[in-house]
Amino acid sequence: MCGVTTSDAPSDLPLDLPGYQHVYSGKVRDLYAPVDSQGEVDPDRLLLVASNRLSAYDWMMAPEIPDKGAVLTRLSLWWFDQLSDLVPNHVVSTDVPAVVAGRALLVRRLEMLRVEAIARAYLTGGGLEEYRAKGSVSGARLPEGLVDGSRLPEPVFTPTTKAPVGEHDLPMTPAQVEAELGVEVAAEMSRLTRAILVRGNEIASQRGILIADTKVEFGLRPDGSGGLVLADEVLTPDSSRFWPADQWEPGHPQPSYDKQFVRDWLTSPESGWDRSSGEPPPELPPHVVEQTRAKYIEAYERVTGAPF
Ligand code: Q0N
Repeated sequence: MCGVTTSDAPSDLPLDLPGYQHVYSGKVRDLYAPVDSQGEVDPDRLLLVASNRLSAYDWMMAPEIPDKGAVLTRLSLWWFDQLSDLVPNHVVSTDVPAVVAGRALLVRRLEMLRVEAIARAYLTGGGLEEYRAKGSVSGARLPEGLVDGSRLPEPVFTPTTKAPVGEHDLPMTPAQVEAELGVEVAAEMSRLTRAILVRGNEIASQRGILIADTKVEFGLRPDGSGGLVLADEVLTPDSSRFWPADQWEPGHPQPSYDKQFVRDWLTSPESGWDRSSGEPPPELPPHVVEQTRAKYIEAYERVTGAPF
């Protein structure tokens, strides 16, 4: 087991949202279903709520990061718009209950595809491990001599299974994805995921941010109309590795745009925490919370060019 844990479980969940019932909580986002005055669930809609929760080294941090959910929701909305000529998305409206205003979206309820759609533009993490072992990633042969942080000749689709919360996703072979989705949908998922990452990097790299890799989720309309629909969030620091372009230096792990202050503090003598102890990490001090909040806002403002 490798569950995400804190010493104190969030006591604010599920939220009491009149007109909605809680259906699911992920690591950082929660889903609610609209219910009408007779208690009937709306079969076509969901409320997707982004929390201020942050995980690092597989632990949930305390305290939360103020405004993180709102920043990432606005960033996703901006990207959905930038990507709308490539792929339709699940967003219906930002008209949501006041207590979650700014960090929740009313979305179209889809039949979700049971594959985590990942594309990599730079080599790191699980992709790097697979390359070191086999010289290839998800069946794609790669040039020799690549190192941690190398830019790939072109983005590679590296899908994984969707593991339950607390478990890690596992790589899927192209044959496994085709068996799950069919050959046509599998090819479309690969094409769209890579196109999203290419578009993301065309935009972000002009503004000092590299997007090393990204994870997206797709669904299909329950009535069978249309093709793949982009769901969940898109091209946020939670779903993607953002790297500061001016610090990019292949050959070692790259600093993370958003989580570097948290990681640096947790592994510094100042925190008193031993990552290998199995003990939960200590509470983040106010200066680390504030620096991290500032990085999320900076990412939003750099990428979009607009003030948060
Ligand atoms: C859905 N997930 C996994 C919450 C989201 N539009 C949709 N329609 C039906 N189901 C889903 C969506 C969306 N989005 C997506 N579960 C249900 C993604 N999670 C991850 C954790 O937080």
